[in-house]
Amino acid sequence: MMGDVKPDVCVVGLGYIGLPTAAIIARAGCKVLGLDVSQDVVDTINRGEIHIEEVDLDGLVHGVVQRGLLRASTQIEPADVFVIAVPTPFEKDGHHTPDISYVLAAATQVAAVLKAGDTVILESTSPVGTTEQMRDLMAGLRPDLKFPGTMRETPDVAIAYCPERVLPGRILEELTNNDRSIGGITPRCARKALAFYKRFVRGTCVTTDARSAEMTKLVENAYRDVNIAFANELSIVADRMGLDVWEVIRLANRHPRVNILQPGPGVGGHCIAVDPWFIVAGAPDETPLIRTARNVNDGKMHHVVKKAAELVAAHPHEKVACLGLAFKANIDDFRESPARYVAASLARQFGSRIHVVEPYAAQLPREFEGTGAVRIDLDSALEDCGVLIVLVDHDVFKVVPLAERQGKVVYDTRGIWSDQPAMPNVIEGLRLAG
Ligand code: SAJ
Repeated sequence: MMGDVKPDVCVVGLGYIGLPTAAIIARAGCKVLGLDVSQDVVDTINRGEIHIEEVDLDGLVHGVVQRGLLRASTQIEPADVFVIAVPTPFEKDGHHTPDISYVLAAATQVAAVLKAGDTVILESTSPVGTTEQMRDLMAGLRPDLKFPGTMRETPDVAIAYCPERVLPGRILEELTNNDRSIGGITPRCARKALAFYKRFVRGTCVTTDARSAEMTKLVENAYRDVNIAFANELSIVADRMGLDVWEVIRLANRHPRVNILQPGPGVGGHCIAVDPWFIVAGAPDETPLIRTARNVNDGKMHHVVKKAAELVAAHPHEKVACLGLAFKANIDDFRESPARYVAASLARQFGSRIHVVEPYAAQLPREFEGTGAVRIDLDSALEDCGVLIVLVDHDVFKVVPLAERQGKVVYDTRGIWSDQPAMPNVIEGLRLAG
């Protein structure tokens, strides 16, 4: 696609979801314009390079840029389909209130170039009602066009909500193969959006209304959060009772209708720790369980800090290795990471005794500056450190043989070393209980 060729599709926001989505649509043969507020991001993509880490994404982006199917810009242009994939963070009010200002800003940009026959699709995780709000905003900006759900006449444009549900590390595969919920403001809008997704999604696309699709996305992540909270609460109970929580879960999961998730140092990332609050914000008096699950998972992080600090204090002559900073296994994403929080808290308390092992990070995050904590590799940690605190279940940690851990004091918050011998007289339950 040369610079002056009209794009078929415009993807607004080129982050973890927007860029892979733009690339996959381009691979299907559409001419795609990717829009981002950052000139750096735009320049990187136009060179055929990428600014985020995701399996196989570099080759895909390079290919579609070279073939002229994907181009990035900071300026919106007319297109037939607009896909909005911008962040929806919290307001800075400290009350977990959803901030949809980026969505509304994107809709404002889209409204400026919208024409009859276009389809606008919101993909960002959003509170229920956001798609209608977006429609109202655009309708106000473009009184010359007929918008769906506001009048009896056939509308000029279609508007839908279609959340993604991809897992970081498997984004390209899941973008193509996962089923999708396609929620139209009206059934006609859903059908138009469905025709678009059919071009590049192999999974089943199920149509519904926009509000149900918005809620579905939030519910999926809240469901997982509640279930992880159960596992995390169980780990603290097991700890108190001197039981091995991993053993209890393994045994309970042999029941044909029980499937307990894994405890850990808390829940991280930009989705599961955030989205449940969007449901709470929409129905504050009806969500005691969802709210409590969030608090249990955040509380687990503080529990781990406390236990780890007790352990480090009880072994004043040992060097301590914190294994992992990422928010989950085998990725280089440190956003909202409980492991990072725990390691940084220990660094602030114990300074140069703390050694951090994170093969996915080039350097320690900023909050470690001035603490005295250092970054070392796994081999050095296994040689030099007498205390090992497992915070992330990276594969490279899982395969450390028992012989290299023997005799060390271990706090395994992820349950990756079930063969680790108990340390007598350390702190009760600390060997295995998360
Ligand atoms: N975790 C546990 N125990 C478990 C499973 C996860 O402690 O048994 C922790 C992880 O270590 C991590 C956090 O939960 O800190 C979240 O990890 P995750 O792998 O469960 O999910 P995410 O945040 O990478 O991606 C989720 C996915 N949602 C669901 O599985 C319902 C993904 O499909 C969504 O697309 C994504 O959120 C999103 O973008 O919303």
